[in-house]
Amino acid sequence: MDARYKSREIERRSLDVDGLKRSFLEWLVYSVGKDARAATRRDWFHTVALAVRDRLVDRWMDTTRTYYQQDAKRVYYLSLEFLIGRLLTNSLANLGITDQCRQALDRIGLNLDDVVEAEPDAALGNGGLGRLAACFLDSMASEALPGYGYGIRYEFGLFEQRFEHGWQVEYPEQWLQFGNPWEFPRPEVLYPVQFYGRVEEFRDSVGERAYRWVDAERVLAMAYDTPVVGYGGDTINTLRLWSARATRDFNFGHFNDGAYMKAVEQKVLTENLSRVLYPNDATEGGKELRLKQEYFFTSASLQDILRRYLQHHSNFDSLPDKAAIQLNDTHPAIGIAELMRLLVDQHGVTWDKAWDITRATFSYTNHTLLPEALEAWPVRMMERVLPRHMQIIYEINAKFLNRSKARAAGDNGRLSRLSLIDERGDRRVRMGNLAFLGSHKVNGVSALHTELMKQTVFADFHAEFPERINNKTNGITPRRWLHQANQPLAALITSRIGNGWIKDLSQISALAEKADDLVFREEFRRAKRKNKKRLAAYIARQTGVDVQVDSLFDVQVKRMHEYKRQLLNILQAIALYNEMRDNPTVSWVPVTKIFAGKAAPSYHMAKLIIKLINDVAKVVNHDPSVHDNLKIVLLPNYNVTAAEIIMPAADLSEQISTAGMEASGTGNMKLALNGALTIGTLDGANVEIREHVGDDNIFIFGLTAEEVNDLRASGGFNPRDVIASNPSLKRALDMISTGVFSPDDPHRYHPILQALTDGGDHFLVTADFSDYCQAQQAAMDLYRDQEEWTRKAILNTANMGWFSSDRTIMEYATEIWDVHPVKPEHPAETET
Ligand code: B1H
Repeated sequence: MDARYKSREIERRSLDVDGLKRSFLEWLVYSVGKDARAATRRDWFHTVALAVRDRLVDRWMDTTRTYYQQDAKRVYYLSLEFLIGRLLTNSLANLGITDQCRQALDRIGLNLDDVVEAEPDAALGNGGLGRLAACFLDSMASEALPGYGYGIRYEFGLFEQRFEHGWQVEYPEQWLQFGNPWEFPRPEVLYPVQFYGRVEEFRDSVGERAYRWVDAERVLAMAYDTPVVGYGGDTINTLRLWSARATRDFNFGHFNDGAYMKAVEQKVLTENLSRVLYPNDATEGGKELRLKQEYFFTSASLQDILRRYLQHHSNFDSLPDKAAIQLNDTHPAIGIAELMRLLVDQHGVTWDKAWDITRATFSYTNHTLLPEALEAWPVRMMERVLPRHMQIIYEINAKFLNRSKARAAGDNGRLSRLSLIDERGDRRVRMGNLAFLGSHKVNGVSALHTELMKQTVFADFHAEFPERINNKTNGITPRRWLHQANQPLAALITSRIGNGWIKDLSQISALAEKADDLVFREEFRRAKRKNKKRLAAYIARQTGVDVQVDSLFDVQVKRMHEYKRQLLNILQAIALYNEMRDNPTVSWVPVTKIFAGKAAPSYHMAKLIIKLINDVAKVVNHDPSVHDNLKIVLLPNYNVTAAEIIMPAADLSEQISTAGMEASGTGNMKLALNGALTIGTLDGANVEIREHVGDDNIFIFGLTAEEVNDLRASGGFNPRDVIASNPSLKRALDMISTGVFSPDDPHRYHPILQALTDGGDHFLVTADFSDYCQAQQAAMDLYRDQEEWTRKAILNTANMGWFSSDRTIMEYATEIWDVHPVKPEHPAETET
């Protein structure tokens, strides 16, 4: 080989400062096409990302080749959402070259932190469900599991949120506008996906009844691959996202008719399929385009999985030994019918065999019990869009209901609840029931949620299949959420217990004995203070509000939803504001209430609550009589990058959902790991956080899930009585209703007050108010004693090791997938 090429090749892999610097300068000129004087921050980001990408490609291919050569069992995580955030810091840290990169940039006169800031967030998700998928990708790669993510390459991620006069306004999010250096387009990896048309019956070669789907419209799914770097950089897995492409023949059909403009128009319409992420966290819209998105990426993924399997196998008998497919909620549940179709219609497998294979291959995670989030597609729509799948679903249903115990017992009520078809009103396909029936394992995402699944939505299925439901409590990746986001604390921890915790978070328990060490406490506080300063600067930049760094940072960051009860929080803030004004001579603990979160664009109540928080903030923040002891901020455009600044800086973590309604929560874990104390209800994973950090180190309040259930069932709950008997609540509500916070429109908040009174207060805000205020008081009292507070904060961090997504993913791997770590072989490295 030509020596110049050889040296360039080595340089591409070189991990030292000089090699990186030379790569940067070369990439800037030859790939970005700029010289150093003209380069913008964004040019430098692309330069650095491309040079870093060079350093992972060999190991990526080694990983893929090893899986192939060993014919390893793979797990496929099918998810309509991957909320990834930025990748540069993550790639550098997982490759272990952050310092080298910083120095290399230094020598060019650049600052790594500035370069990092130029990367847009990949916001291909709404909230917890999408972020969980991203944490799982990180954990699968870090645990050397052969794991693939499959999803959609949305051109527009979750909308950008701005506040105009305090109201949420949505803007398109254009993360791909300047190109995406992390992805590899694979124009040759292309699968056809069909819609509409009709089903034709015919006799196959042996005279059996068979079906084909004809006269359908065709769309192509094109792959884009993103490498997923595991910690240490040994395993580099693949996230494969599909993009819609119009077929050529489709266009030429019209072109030959002379209708060229129409053909191009049609192409744009077809490609709308992967244009935009639906922004309705936990609510289902019933939109045809959404169903098409679900089928589009599921079908392409299954075709790809079968193609990979067939490279080593000539029949499908061992598919379940080579592939585990995890359904991230019901969004890809149509995959059950699609795999049946592919096996039966396209590959000639018999129905019963195909059904056994399907069930042994799929498993399903349920993420919510909220009735409005349980997907149920109208039969009439399904018949039109996916006619063959509708038939297959009927067939699965008929066979199941015929054999079920309910039929044997003559229990028609149970039978109709087990049915895949909801026959009440317009007939609908219950995707949860389909996912349950077509899977060998079904899991919830926290202990409480899993119990409630058994008692509520899946009670009848649980009786039928008592072994199927299992729990997999969520987790978070310690790489992004501690090592990367909270460098002051990460460095402190490493200085005391070494860096083994990054890979094995259970080691962080060694910090518990440092909780009584005064020097360690002081350093822990110093790290927190540094993070709070950074957040204070961010708040000032984003909102113009100055907050006191030494105030109690009280944080509620998550999607805006009535069940998450941001309303309860802001009502308590109003009550506290009144107390401060009434008692100006008391020495108050200064409090900064920090909110952030997006509302679904069509969720009017959630948007009204945003406006209320902004209105209250305006009044409180400008009132000199509280002497800056209370500040309220609502940060715009909450996303992964904002979370990385907020989580490390929090003192108090608000996890205050109506008990029984938050399936797990994962922000609760990020905050506690970063040393925030939780104020929360016994809901979702809060229950398990309490068990781990200890009852003395968490502020639990409010009704339990059981009490909520009983109270609602009794019908005896009257919010008006509660309001009447609580003067501070009554005063807060009166202020809202008389326009104290909305003098320009005194009736603005009528719908909120209505929901809390005549509406019956479904989310039990009034019922939990007084207990919540007491817990808040206890938190403020404790905060005065900085030594005690810090001790408890340290115990939170120390006891959160179990909530690593590495633990979660290994539970999935052993108990659901039967997938094992595979260490990639790296021949290239021994060569040079
Ligand atoms: C969760 C969703 C969700 N549960 C529908 N369900 C969506 C449902 O666009 N849609 O149609 C989008 C999202 N998201 C969350 O999952 C739970 O509310 C959290 O409690 C949980 O921590 C998270 C991860 O399991």
